[in-house]
Amino acid sequence: YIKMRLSIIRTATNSFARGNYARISSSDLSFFEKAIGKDYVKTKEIENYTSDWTRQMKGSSECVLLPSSTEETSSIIKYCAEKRIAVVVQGGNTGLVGGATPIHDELILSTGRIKNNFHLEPSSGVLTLDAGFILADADNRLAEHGFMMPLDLGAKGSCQIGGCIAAGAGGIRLLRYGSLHSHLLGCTMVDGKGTILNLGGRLRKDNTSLHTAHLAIGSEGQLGVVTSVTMGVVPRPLSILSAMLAVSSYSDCIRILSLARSKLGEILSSFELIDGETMKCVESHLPLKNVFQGSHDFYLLIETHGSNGDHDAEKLNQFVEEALGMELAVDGVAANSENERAHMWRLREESPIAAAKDGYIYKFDVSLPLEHFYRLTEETRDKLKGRGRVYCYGHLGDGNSHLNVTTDGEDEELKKELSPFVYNWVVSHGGSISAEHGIGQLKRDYRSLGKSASESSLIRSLKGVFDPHSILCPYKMISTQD
Ligand code: 2HG
Ligand code: ZN
Repeated sequence: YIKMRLSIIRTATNSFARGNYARISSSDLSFFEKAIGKDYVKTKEIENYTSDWTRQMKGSSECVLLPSSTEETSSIIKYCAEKRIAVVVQGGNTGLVGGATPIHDELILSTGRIKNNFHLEPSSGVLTLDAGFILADADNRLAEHGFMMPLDLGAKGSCQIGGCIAAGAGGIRLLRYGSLHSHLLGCTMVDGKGTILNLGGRLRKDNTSLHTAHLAIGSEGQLGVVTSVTMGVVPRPLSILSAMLAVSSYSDCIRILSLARSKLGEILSSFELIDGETMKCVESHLPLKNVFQGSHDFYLLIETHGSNGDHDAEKLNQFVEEALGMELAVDGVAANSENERAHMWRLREESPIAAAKDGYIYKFDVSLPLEHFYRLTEETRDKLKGRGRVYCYGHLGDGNSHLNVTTDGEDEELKKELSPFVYNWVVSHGGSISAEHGIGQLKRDYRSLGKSASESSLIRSLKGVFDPHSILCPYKMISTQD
């Protein structure tokens, strides 16, 4: 659960011209010190905030502000709006597209200290918590009451719940519990004028208005700062089981997915894919061993969440036997202990680390209809003709591929070709250029791909309503600078 420091090299450019924003002066700093306390206005040793967690996406900033409440956040933003000071909002800084990294000299507003209120209503399973709570900490608190956070991701030890909402995080159990849209009931957001907006509420059902709280999901800090979240949480499963299958063709992986849906039904919680190249990469760069003898073209990691261990084990074993009996899988193993289960998950969750160790890396996070999911990997391999190594892993059950390409050194030609090729391919096959990582600065140049002009214009209008001076997170997903 520790945030990992990798040497991922990003393909983002820092070539966006600085907007017409004010520069921070000493009287601004005095205002901030008065508003939130001297200790929480940082001007030195702020590299942890000005770079993303990989330390490859770097920006600069004069200062980091750490408010501890919605009210303090509001007073900062109100002041910045009046003075036209640009602000970038940052949670746990675990994003993968540079959305929380400043570009020129934006002030950094970190939500890490906004973590005073945590209130669970056990009868309804509705939780209200401040934005700065770390996902794993919130989950551990819920465990004491038999509940669980419905979302789970590799960065859980560092990412904050407000950031998860703003990033529209997906993760490894979306297949079972649904996206954040299924859970978020309400939130408090401070808009770009400093107004405190109380959106939605604590009710599971409320059809009295537009579902405005949902605008916060995936908004990347561009509409406001999420300071408090109200969401439905789920009963903690009494039994969690995992199994892996080795498979020799992609079409068999899809047949196995259908089999899993019908045989495991409501207990199916994860259906993850690791392709053969990725597994070889994991084995060669990390001290981890494949759970199968020999190598295969595809591996599936399947997890169940249920309430009766014997029942679930019987179902899972039957499913594995059936996949083998129908010759859809060539080998299969179920984890027999917590250690074995953890080992299976390390193979999948550390795939990005292995790929990053493989060389200069080009990362993609795309959604595709299942019939095209793996063709993108194959066609990227064909296109590169050995100029790079292509890895695919991801959340197959959600149609979310993490395509990663690595080369020995930086390849300018490839850099120019690769993103347009992948993104155009994805959009022309009915996919999305960002499944769960967002747009941030990494995908900014491609953000209108697949979007209608009318949708883009609506989004700009909304930005104008929430943030009329465009001070929040400039140069990114919804940019008014160009
Ligand atoms: C995952 O599913 C994360 O492991 C990261 O979304 C994916 O970095 C990646 O390629
Ligand atoms: Zn992922």
